[in-house]
Amino acid sequence: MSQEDANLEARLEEQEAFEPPESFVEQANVTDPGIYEEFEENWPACWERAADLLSWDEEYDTVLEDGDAPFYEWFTGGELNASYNCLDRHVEEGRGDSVALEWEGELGETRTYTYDELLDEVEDFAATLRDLGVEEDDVVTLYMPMVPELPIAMLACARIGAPHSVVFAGFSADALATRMNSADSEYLVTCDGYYRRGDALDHISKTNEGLEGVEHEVSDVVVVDRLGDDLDHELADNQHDYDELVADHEGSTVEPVSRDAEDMLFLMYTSGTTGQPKGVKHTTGGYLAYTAWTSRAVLDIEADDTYWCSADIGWITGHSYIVYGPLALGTTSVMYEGTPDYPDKDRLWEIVEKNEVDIFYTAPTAIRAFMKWGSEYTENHDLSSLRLLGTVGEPINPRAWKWYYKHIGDEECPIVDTWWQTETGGMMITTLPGINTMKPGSAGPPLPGVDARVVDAQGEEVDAGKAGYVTVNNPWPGMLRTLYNNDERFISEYWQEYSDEDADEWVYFPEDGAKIDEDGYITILGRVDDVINVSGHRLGTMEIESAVVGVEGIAEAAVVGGDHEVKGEAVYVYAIPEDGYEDREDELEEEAMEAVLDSIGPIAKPEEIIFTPELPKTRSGKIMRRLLEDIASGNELGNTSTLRNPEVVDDIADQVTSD
Ligand code: 6R9
Repeated sequence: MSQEDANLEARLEEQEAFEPPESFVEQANVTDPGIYEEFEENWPACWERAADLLSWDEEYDTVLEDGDAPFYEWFTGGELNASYNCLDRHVEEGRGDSVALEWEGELGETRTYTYDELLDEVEDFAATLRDLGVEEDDVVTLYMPMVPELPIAMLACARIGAPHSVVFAGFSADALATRMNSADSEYLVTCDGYYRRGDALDHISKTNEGLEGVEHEVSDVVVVDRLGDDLDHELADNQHDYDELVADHEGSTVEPVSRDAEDMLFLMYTSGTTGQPKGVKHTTGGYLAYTAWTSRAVLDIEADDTYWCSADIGWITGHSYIVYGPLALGTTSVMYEGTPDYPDKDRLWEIVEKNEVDIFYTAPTAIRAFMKWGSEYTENHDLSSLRLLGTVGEPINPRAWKWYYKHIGDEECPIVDTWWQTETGGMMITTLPGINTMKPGSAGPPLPGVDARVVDAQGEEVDAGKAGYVTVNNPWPGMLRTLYNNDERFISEYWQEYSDEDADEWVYFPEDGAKIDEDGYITILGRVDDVINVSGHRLGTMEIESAVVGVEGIAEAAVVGGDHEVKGEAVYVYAIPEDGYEDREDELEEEAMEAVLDSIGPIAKPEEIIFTPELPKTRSGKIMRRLLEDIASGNELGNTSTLRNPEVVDDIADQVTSD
């Protein structure tokens, strides 16, 4: 490192607040600090600003209907179609030749779709789905990797009013079956396979295995051929080749179906406290308005930008900020199929340079990996097209924030650290990049119109600097409407904790811990339920535990998240072998790994499985997860005197450190 670099690092190290660069502010979409007050004074009418970004077939009568809270409704009486808003209207405005989707395949091939072309593809596939018998309100499951046919299928579903349920391609066969069963989904779009670091991965066998676990009849399965000759496979009677079907429908015109603002746009399953994943329901009007609004205000997206979110569409971030928000604004959305280190560790920067990306949105876990790889991978690329950077998915540590700011943004791009959830539909807590000072490590204030607070167990706001829990004390358009077919769980998961039902005061509880500072900036500390966050992906410890205890020879297990340098958190399993299995730990370990991969997928792969004759328990018999987390993270262990069996702690800790 040169002296100059060293000085720069030292200066950055100490700096705790950063002002948005002048050059950015001059052109930003939102620059008037008065917006916070304006939204507060005009709430909920302020949300018309979001609805105004869309084209409505029928104007709405009411912005917010709160008569049956917390089953809130937004823009009631309004009608619209999401695919029309993401495609047709841009074409009608004469922007059909602008690029909608720029797809980068892992092996270096690219596919570019203008708005005209994307609309054609979507209409052809919408006609195909209809022909197969898909009707309005039928849930179509999309179990697909990052191929262009995924956003095409989502928009085709939206066009005919069939909600989609995207299942992340990295999830297991079991996970597919659980989700199709829960949503009674009779149609599936999948893929023969995909490439990872140059290898062809078989996806269709996993799909078929999953289909065996579906309890109802599946009418049709459409299979995208991504691998060509790299994978031989046969299609069953109800399985069709995507290209062949679509070829029969080429040039179709499919009128977008007018959907009620409150009609379901999609379902997205996410992990919760219990073993069963939750089907989060998002609607057409509120969700689309909210993602368009936040894309404009926070990501500063404009129609002529090239914008890239490196998430996978299988998660909410990809839904909201690769597909719906950016396309509603008519921008160019980049989509990358593969991994950041293939063929080399500068792949992402090569894509930024080549496409002259203006705005880049990624996860802290990726940034920590780039940091570890070193800045030489960024230095030989021209990243000067970048104007704004964003992060999402987990807390970002100030060191990673500063690395991102300096090495990717060249100290000229604001960073938005955006806190939100599958359930919130879009961003909730973040700075507005044209207005607010940035404080590395702190997401920022709640967005205008969002009443997020940090409270204690009684719901009282905590003093600056004290830890508490995040709550959201008024509704917002992008919020989930319920959990699919489970209104009861919707209430108990999100509203019970802090609401006063008798007074009809409803408070949303996202189950995150946080601190707030004197300026109202919120620092998210992480989940306070049994959910862990591995590389920005939400995993339920209970789901993993139930997979592990399903292994013959394992009596009991506890799964916790331990700190991990790159992944943020990693999965640690503590397991007790049954009598007679004590000397077969290697076998049990292998089977437990296998069980986790089978029931969830490779993202949940345990970092370590630790066998122990006992788990540390409180006197009332509760497993001390906090202690297990500390052991996994290598933290100093606090007071263990409340334990029924304090001696097991040293045994376990010895095992973890000696590995
Ligand atoms: C969008 C998304 C939600 C959970 C959330 C929180 C964590 C997300 C964050 C963040 C700190 C941020 N999270 N963004 N923590 N800073 N900027 O990630 O949705 O997969 O549902 O996860 O992720 O713990 O509760 P989802």
